[in-house]
Order: sequence, then structure tokens, then C-alpha cells
Amino acid sequence: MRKRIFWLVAFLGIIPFSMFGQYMPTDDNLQARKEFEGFRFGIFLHWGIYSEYGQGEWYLNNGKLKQEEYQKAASCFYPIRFHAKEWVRAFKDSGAKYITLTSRHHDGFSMWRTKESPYNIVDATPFQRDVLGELADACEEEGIRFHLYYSLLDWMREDYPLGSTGHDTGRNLQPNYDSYFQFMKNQLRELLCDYKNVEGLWFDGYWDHSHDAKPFDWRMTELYNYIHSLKPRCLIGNNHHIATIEGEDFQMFERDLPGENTAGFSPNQTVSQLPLEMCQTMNGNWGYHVGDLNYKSSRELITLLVRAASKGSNLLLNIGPQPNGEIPAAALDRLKDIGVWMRQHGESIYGTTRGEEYPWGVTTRKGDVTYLHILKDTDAITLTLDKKPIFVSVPFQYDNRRHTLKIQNIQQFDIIRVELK
Ligand code: FHN
Repeated sequence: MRKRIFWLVAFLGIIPFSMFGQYMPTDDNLQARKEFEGFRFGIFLHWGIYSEYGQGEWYLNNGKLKQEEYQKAASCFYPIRFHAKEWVRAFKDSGAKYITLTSRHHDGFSMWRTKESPYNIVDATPFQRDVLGELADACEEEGIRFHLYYSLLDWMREDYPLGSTGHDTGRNLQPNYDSYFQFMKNQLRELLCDYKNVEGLWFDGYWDHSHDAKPFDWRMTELYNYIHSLKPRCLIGNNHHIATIEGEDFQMFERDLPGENTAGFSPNQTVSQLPLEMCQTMNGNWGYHVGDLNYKSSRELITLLVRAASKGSNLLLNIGPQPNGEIPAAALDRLKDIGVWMRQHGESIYGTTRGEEYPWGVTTRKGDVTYLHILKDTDAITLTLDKKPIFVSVPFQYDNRRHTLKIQNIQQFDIIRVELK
């Protein structure tokens, strides 16, 4: 009987669904998701003491370095050319609407003034400046949304239970997930409470325990609940390469468009109804790599942005800033080109919903408007529409009987606006 009354009350909506252990995003959170979805373009920043080695952010692991040697890089981290405002203005001019900065990567180095570890940018470097705080302020001033990357795995801490990476750093392992979990909670509280404009958290490293003989319990839902209790509108995403976990607010895909698996990270990743984001590097590395000048062209990056939007996804485009505090010139050039394009064609990207893929390219949508992005070399296209067009931005023919729209004399990279009745 008691059970029946419980279900009746629940059915009438008197008991919040959270009592069933299900995450109920607040209105604020849903609004933040909607805005995030509309942004379509963000900048990912992998910056830390690893940048000094110029070998990418995995150098501690890949170089089989001992932690005492590796962390000496902190004592000479002095990015004399770092100007948060200049960075953020360059990102804003590119048309990006948010940034995601590595607050702490797998090497465990914190890019803010944390009380939880002396291994941080203020206490361990001669620079002594809270670069995360400076970037947070610059974003606030420029109206750019501020998100943070946070590594769940740690190659330095003794209490982190060893996973599949970071075996050679020479630490005296004393695995204790309770203590490590508390450390993460304390750090995340600092990030959310001391920096008021942190609107999103991007977790990474979950996969470090995917091959454990005994399944590892990261206690993600507990962590997510804690974060949402501190800041209900904070958007949480996790680069775990699996289906979304209860409590997440957006879903990300590494080096692949949602539903694709060319990079091999997403064989089991189904596409959810949450806002989507794909991340990709401008060259081949996330962190600064002195030997990697293999940058994708501006045209390739714009095409990726268009294809992401057509899948209903944001593009989080990565840059690995240099140890001297400069954004690599090749990255700045591409940002400028993307900015020029976005100023002209941004309406076909921002605030759009997913479209379709065709042999000649893709579409994006906004209400009754469809944008045709011609991505391949084509002379003419024919498209079947479900409604009659009332406006097409180029000369066209419409067959009323077959409901087909024919457009000729087109060129690669044209964007055609089609408005339906
Ligand atoms: O190991 C990290 C890597 O360094 C980088 O941060 C990327 C970004 O998506 N995520 C991890 C690899 O999956």
C-alpha cells in the first residue's frame, strides 16, 4: 500500500525525481545548455609546465621521466609574453564564444593558486601569477564563456590508484581513492567558488581505469552531485569515450564528429540528446610541440566547424600555447582567417541545429531556414524539400510536382540560404 501511495505521489509530481536518484538539471542549467549549444565554436587550451619541454602534454609519461626531474620545469616557468587580454581578444575575434583551459592535466600541475598542493603556478614558479584567474577575468570582461579541463588521473600523486598510464614517474605509491577523491572535491570547490565565471567542467582521464581487472569506481555521480550542489548551472562533460553517465550536461567526442570513429576513441560511444562537442587539434598535438608544424589549413578547420555544426555539435579547437606565453603564430593566423569567415557567415553556424549530409556537402538549420554548405567541387545540386522555398539566395529552379530545388553554377565553399514556407 505504502508503495502505491509513493508512486501516486511521484506521478502527480509532488516528489522531485531526484528522490529516485535521477539527475534533474535546474532551469538555469537548461538555459546554460541551450546557450552552449548555440555557441558552436570554442577554443581549447592545453597549457602547463609540459609546454616548456615542447614535446606535448604527455612528455612525463612518454619520456619515462622521474617526477623530481620533470617538476624542475616549474622552477623556470616564466611566460613573459603572456597577456590574458590579448589571448582572449584573439579568441573572440576568431568568433569563438568560449574557452576551455587545462586547469590541471595528467602531470598534476595546477594552473591556479590552489591551497590543496604547492605544485601550482603561483607557489612553484618564479612567475607567481594566477594565469587561470587572469584568463577568467579577461573572459568575463570580453563576454567569453569560461570552462575548465580537469584531469581525473594524476601521474604525480601517491594516493591516486595507479591506472594504465604514468607507471614510470617514480612516486611512492600509496593508493587511497578516498583521500584522492577528497583532494579533487576540494580543488573543484576552489575552482567553482573562487572563480565566479567558471561555467563548465571538462573531465578527462576516466579511461585510465577502463582495463582494470576489477571495475574501478570513480564515484562520478557523487562528484557530479557535489559540483551541481555548489553550482547547479555548471555544465559537466567527461571525455570517458563511453555513453553519457547520469549527471552530465554535455557530451564530447575526441578527434571525431559525433557518431564517427575515425580516430578510434569512440567505438562504444552512442550519441546522446545532450549538447554535443567535438574537440580537435590545429596541428597533431594538444600541448605545445616544438617539432609539430603540421597545421591544418584554415579552410580545413572551417570545413570541420561547418561539418560539426551540421551534426549539431560545437567544435572545440585546440591550441597549445608556447612556454613564453605566446600563442603560436600559425595558430593566430588560422584564428584570424576563421574570424573573417565567421563575421561573414556566422549566421549559418551560431544557433543552428543539425542538418543533413549530401555528396556535395552538408546543411545546417535555423527554424525555416536551411543553409547549404557546398564543401565539394560541384557545378549543380538538386535537393528534395519538404516545403516550398520562399527565398533562395542564388538563382534557382523549383519543380512543384517533384518538390525539388535545382541550383546551378555553384562553387565549392558557397553557402546558400534557403527559406521554406
Ligand atoms: O590524455 C589526454 C590528452 O592529453 C588530451 O588532453 C586529450 C584531449 O581530448 N584527452 C586525453 C586523451 O583522450
